[in-house]
Amino acid sequence: MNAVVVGAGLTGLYELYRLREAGLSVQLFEAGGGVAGTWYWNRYPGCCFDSESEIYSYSFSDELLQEWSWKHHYSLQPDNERYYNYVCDRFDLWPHIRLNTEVVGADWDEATGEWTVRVGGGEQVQTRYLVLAVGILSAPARFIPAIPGAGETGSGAFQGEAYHTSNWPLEEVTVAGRKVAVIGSGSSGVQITPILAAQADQLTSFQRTPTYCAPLRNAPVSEATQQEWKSDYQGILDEAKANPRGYRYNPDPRKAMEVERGERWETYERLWQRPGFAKWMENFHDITSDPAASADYTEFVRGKIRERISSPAVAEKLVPKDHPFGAKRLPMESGYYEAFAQDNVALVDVKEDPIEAIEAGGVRTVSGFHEADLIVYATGFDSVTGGMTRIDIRGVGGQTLKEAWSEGPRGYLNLMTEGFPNMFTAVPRAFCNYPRCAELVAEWVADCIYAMEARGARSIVPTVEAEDAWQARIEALAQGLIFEKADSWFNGGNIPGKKRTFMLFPGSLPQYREAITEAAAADYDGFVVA
Ligand code: NA7
Repeated sequence: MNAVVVGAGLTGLYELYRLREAGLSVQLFEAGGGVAGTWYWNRYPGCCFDSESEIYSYSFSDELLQEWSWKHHYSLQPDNERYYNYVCDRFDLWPHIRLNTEVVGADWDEATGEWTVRVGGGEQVQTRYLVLAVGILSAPARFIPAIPGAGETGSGAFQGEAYHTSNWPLEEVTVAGRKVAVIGSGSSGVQITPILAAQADQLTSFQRTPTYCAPLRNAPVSEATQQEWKSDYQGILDEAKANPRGYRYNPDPRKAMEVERGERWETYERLWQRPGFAKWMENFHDITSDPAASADYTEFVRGKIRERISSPAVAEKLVPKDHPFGAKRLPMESGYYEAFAQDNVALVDVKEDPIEAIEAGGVRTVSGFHEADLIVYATGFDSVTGGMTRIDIRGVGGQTLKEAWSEGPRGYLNLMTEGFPNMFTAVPRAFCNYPRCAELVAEWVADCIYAMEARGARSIVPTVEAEDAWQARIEALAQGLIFEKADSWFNGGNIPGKKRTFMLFPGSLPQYREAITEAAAADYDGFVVA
């Protein structure tokens, strides 16, 4: 086998396509029962894109761009899952995909220059290259807090149904007439809450840290817009590829505080009315970097939250106070704040009233007991590293990836790690609209494999020096960024005991593209090719 790809999400499927097109023998293993990665696992009600659908499209095939029509501007999970299935049908990828097959480990054999990949059930596969395309927020690395009695259905103290949002069942979950507890209020909790609140008998939201949420303003795509996209799809995607963040938003070049207050707040208001991330990414360019501008816009957003909540006491609980706007990824919502005006919805601030235990019949907090038939853990992920370190990967000398990354993810270009030859950490990490980095990474990996095969190389691995220089570059770029002001999956601060370090490449998408392209063009500078 030339290559094993782990994960049938958007990176893994494209990787498979590229390697198969080059005539290599390639096998993709996927733990889930279907393809689509994130859009397979996160099938909870309300799950959708928060990037615009047209720029979430694969760009590699003009035919695909013409054939597929997104139904919503922020496409809904069932359609997203259909899209990746369509891609597998369209490009005949199925013969290379094994579903329900978890990769549990991989061992590097120095003598043969190959990986032995271990899959669940005891089977072993030899491969020259190992491509970990497991995603930055990998479902198997979902996080359930260590609250006594906590766990998914059947595994904790709770006698009812309990699901993590990224491990939502294929079967419909009954919500009507039930008492529901939602723990967590990041993007997933914010998306699922209003949908469940509309059906449940009672919904209690257990919130630890409120986040700044902004209206998504989703809508169906009209026929005219569909045609407009299709008349210049590559032009749209080229624009996103050239953009610092992989979107089609461009920041206002003016400094916020140099604009007179009336005009400044009118600008905020105009952006707030727009769909998607415009209120963040089309804003004044210094809105999160200049302290006065950050404080000003944060106050505007707090006001937008307050005006949607009728009870001032509830509003004060939902308004973030301990971090500025932009310090965490911005959850996009549809009716989240309005849900708290419903009689059947309650909010528990767990900083004020901590959860003591999950018990057979519900959630016990210090001040009382909250009965539940259904518990939803919207509690996030051991991001970036978790999806890879949970696999028992053993490189040169038997060193595990988990040990190598105990102080945070190490590697060169975020793509390969010293001590783990021929292993690609194909987990897109530019801080941008995900597919735009995913395609870039999949192409880089495929090109590297073709180059190594063409020269008859046995192995490629980065040098320690290249890794150190890359790490220093990441740390320098991350210095002073607003993300330091909150704990989140961006910096590992969401997982107790995880080393706090910026998990993504903090520069722009074009800077990342330039760095990885240059290293390849310079005959794989920074790598040892043997
Ligand atoms: P997030 O954004 O990591 O949110 C997880 C939420 O779970 C967040 O509100 C956490 O509160 C909460 N949490 C975590 N541990 C606990 C405990 N022990 N008690 C109560 N609440 C807890 O994950 P999502 O799935 O929502 O979103 C991930 C990404 O997916 C998102 O950024 C988009 O890119 C799509 P905290 O803030 O840590 O106090």
